[in-house]
Amino acid sequence: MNQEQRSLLLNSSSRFLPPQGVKLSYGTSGFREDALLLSSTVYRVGILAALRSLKTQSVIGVMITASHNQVSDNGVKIADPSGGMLSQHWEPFADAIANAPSPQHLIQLIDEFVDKERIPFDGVKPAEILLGRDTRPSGEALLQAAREGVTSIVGAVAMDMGILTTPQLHWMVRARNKGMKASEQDYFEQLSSSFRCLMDLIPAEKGKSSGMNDKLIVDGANGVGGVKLKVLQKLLNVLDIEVRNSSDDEGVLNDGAGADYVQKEKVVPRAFGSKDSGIRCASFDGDADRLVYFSVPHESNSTIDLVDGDKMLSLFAIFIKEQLSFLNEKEDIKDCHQARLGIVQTAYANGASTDYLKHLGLEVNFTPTGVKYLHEKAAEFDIGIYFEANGHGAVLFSESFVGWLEAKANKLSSGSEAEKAVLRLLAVSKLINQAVGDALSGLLLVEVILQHTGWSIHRWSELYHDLPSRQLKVKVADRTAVITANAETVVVSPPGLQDAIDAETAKYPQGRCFVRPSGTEDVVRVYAETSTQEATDTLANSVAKLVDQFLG
Ligand code: G16
Repeated sequence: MNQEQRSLLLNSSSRFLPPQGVKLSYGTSGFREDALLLSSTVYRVGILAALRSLKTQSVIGVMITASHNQVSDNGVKIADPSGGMLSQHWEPFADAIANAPSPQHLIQLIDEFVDKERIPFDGVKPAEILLGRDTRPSGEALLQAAREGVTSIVGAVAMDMGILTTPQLHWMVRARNKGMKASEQDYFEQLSSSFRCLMDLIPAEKGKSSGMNDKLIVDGANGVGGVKLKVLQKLLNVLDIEVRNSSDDEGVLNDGAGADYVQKEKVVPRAFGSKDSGIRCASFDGDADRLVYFSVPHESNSTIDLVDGDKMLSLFAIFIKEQLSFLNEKEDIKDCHQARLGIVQTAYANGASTDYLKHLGLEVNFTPTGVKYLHEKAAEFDIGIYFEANGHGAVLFSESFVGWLEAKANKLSSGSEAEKAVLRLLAVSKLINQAVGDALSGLLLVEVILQHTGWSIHRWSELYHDLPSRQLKVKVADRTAVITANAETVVVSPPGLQDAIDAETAKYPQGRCFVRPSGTEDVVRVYAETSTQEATDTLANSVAKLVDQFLG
């Protein structure tokens, strides 16, 4: 770095001093903290984004969001050139600069990293960063901090894309780097046109014959998703959707509403109740990168029948598998047998879902929690479907498979089953956000598949019966003391904790239990599964006590 660059950094970084006594970590999905502590972190991530843009000579995204966390928190994460998560190889640098105690330390770290990574400063395209934020009140000021970080790198340009869902920002970064149209309007148009294409391909004898309740009620978690869904709905003009808990309403972001609340507590969100029984309902999280469905049973005021990410995965897998089978039936396109369909889950996947998917003959893979891991694994297949039980997921198509489909589309006889299957798969590859899990695009795919199969939410829910499960959070002195292995199913440290968990779990038939430190909240998470709800709750509570004893 030259002198001009050093003094620019020194000047601006002295206005963003880090909080005392807080250890920041890039975590499962970027930095998350109380918003009052974050301005220096966000400023420094702005610098990191500009360096990443110089290094990759591509557009990079910075999203200000804390997704499912409470409204007083905020966070920041980077979208890499592909639109996916920041390369894990840069995470240690992110941690180091976020925690640098002074501007001098910060500049020294940047200097060393620039040399090590050979980041070019001269004679290259200047850095270009897209900035987005969700609806959190702290977002606007933090976005300014990010902008100052970006522009403290000479020549770097920051563009404020306004209030967006997290997946929209990731989509824009991907589209920009592919030289495609990349505005918010382009996003809505891509989703609505691919959705219409799938609707037009629904077999005449299916669709409306289902007895499926046409109305869908969506809980927007009082975040950005409900607002954007209303825009999308106007373009679609075919779905009957009522949006509740949209941020125009009175409710507080993620408070008693949203996908995280609904999936973990298994109760109706705010503004829903017995009046909605029998109707298909869905829930977004605060930045609309998660989606779960649910229905309210007739006799219930608050409990729900949850249709989580695992069941969405199963629905998508059935549909994709069916389309591939149409291709395989056709003699002249037998080469499609080589199309590899892969499934990716985490340890939170309900055991019944994994059994079901394996029973369908699918290859099921496991990764640790975090979209960054699942997405990477799913990208190894021609079609990779990944979902976390909490509703984060996508259907990824490899570029070579999309190329193969495009070539086939022109050769197949018009109106044949094989041609329709090819067109459906191509439409899914456009409808589903290829950059990251996206509640809006996921919702449209669910809706069209339900019409395609003629299934109600109840028929869908009956695909298999979840084993009773329970998730708990335990507050401990230092959650980083918990170290896990084997896709987070085994605790390696502190010593003795795993043996104690094993001894407890062995008391329950079909018992399964694991603990892991959250990467987004200051807690250790406990997950338990057994054959009855009562036993599951007892197991989860006993293991939560063990966590407290070992770490409290
Ligand atoms: C983020 C990640 C997800 C993860 C979730 C919870 O979601 O993107 O992959 O499942 O955090 O992570 P943890 O259990 O480590 O707290 P979101 O929707 O909060 O961005």
